[in-house]
Amino acid sequence: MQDGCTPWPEEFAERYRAAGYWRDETLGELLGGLARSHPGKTALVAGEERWSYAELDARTDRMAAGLHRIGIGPGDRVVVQLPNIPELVTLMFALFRIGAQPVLALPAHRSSEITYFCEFTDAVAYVIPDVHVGFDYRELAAEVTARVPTLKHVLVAGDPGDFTALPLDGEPAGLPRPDPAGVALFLLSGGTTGVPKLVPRAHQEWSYSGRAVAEACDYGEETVHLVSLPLSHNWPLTHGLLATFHAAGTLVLAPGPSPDEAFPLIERERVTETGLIPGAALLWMEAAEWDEYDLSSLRRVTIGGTKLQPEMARRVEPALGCRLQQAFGMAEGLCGFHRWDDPQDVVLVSQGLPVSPADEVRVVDEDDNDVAPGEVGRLLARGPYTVRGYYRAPEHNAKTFTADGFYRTGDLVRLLPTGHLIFEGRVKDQINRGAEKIAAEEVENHLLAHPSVREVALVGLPDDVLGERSCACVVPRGTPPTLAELAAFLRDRGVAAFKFPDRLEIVPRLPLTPLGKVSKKTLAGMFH
Ligand code: J2J
Repeated sequence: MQDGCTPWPEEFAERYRAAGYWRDETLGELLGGLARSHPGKTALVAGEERWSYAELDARTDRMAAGLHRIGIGPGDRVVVQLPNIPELVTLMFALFRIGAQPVLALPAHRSSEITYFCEFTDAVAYVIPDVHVGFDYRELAAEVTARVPTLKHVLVAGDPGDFTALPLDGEPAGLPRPDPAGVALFLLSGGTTGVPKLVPRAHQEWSYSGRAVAEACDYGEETVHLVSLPLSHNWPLTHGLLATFHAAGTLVLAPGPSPDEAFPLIERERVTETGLIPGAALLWMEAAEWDEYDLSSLRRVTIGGTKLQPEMARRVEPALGCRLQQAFGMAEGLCGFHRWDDPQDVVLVSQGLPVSPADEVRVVDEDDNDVAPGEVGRLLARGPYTVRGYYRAPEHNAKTFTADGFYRTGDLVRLLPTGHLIFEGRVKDQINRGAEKIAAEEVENHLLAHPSVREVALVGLPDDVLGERSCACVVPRGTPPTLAELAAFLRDRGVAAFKFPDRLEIVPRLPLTPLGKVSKKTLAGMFH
């Protein structure tokens, strides 16, 4: 493990290797193996492209060599901000192959977030599309490169303008072999603090998370998985890309989750599996009533990222004509999925069962004592694919991980006797807006810079479609700001739009808890 990352203690690493969870294989080698065992099988369908495992592997090799040729090498960080296009897959595996490390940003991120990721990781390259959903990423790149001296390359999928075009090409001979125990990539944590946290995921443990999901979901070569959420999130990456590849199935990329984009692909590609957040599932269920597309290939839809209410869960199977599965998980590791033979009542009310037999979960009170079986408490997680620390964050790690290595998820859950987990809420200061996670403190810090904001608390309010939406409770300085002014202010500061408050409430003061902290519970109750 490199500097700034927390390794697993040797006794755990040995145990995970001995049990076969961790293999002596990099993610680049995983793809190489598939190209040998299933050369002609379709690996990836996206837009007009349809690549077999052999073709994806060859493209990956050439891109790896091209990246290496321009000086990107082992341990270099590359901030990747691509939508669901095939180049995202080739680029990730090309970087894995040469031991360079993608830092996966979302297309929605703007200069504030991207500059931070580049600076914090000393990134040498930044990869963008040319224009996506009406936004010119080359302008963003010009702004970021002017601020970050370590950035040597901006690579563009599409018209490069003043930058360098992807794909790069080269002769794939003599490339270095990365360490399977080393960091493969950095995922973004949902975050609870002023700045986003990065989760370092190692080749062997992250690869295992995908294999464990493939086993829990009984994926096989016949699996055709449609990803319509942004692929750079951990959930579509592990449940979509990694699990599907481990099973030598086919991954289909949709630009977005709307029925217009997804249904034609389901019909054309005979999609069998897909993951959806509850809000998108609602749209699918409505559209399926009158849409003509043939969705009969769907074997199962998986819903997660934010809580699926049991009343809605009940409607999924009849509306979409396939099985429902729920998914619960986090970029830090632990994830749970239902199994095919789980009883219906368990599938409706719980969010899944951890995927690995070696996952350790504890449900504790605020003093870290185990609660009685079946009671609600704080979820702690440890295991062969749950990280032991965030990147370059020793102080935060000391608070977020227990002395014996459990990750404090910040989630409130209770466990059924079967081990299935029911999500009951959060203790972390985070808003889950349609599965996009917002760290309240990060947005509050930006808003505090507004001249009309004296104090602010960002709280989550329940929402039928998104699960939660955000409400800024502002104690004004002078004339109170408007919601539109605050949005414009955040846009100017280069903050991603999903973090803009949905609602504004002007308050004379922020209510406090007996300990003198702002009581977000009281605020949420006031504006419910
Ligand atoms: C309620 N809250 C949920 C659910 C995640 C699989 C599935 C999801 C993610 C993910 C993931 C929830 N009901 N079904 O990485 O592998 C909330 C919890 C959790 C946080 C993590 C995966 N599923 N959540 O959503 O890193 O609060 O990962 O701690 O984006 O989402 O968010 P994230």
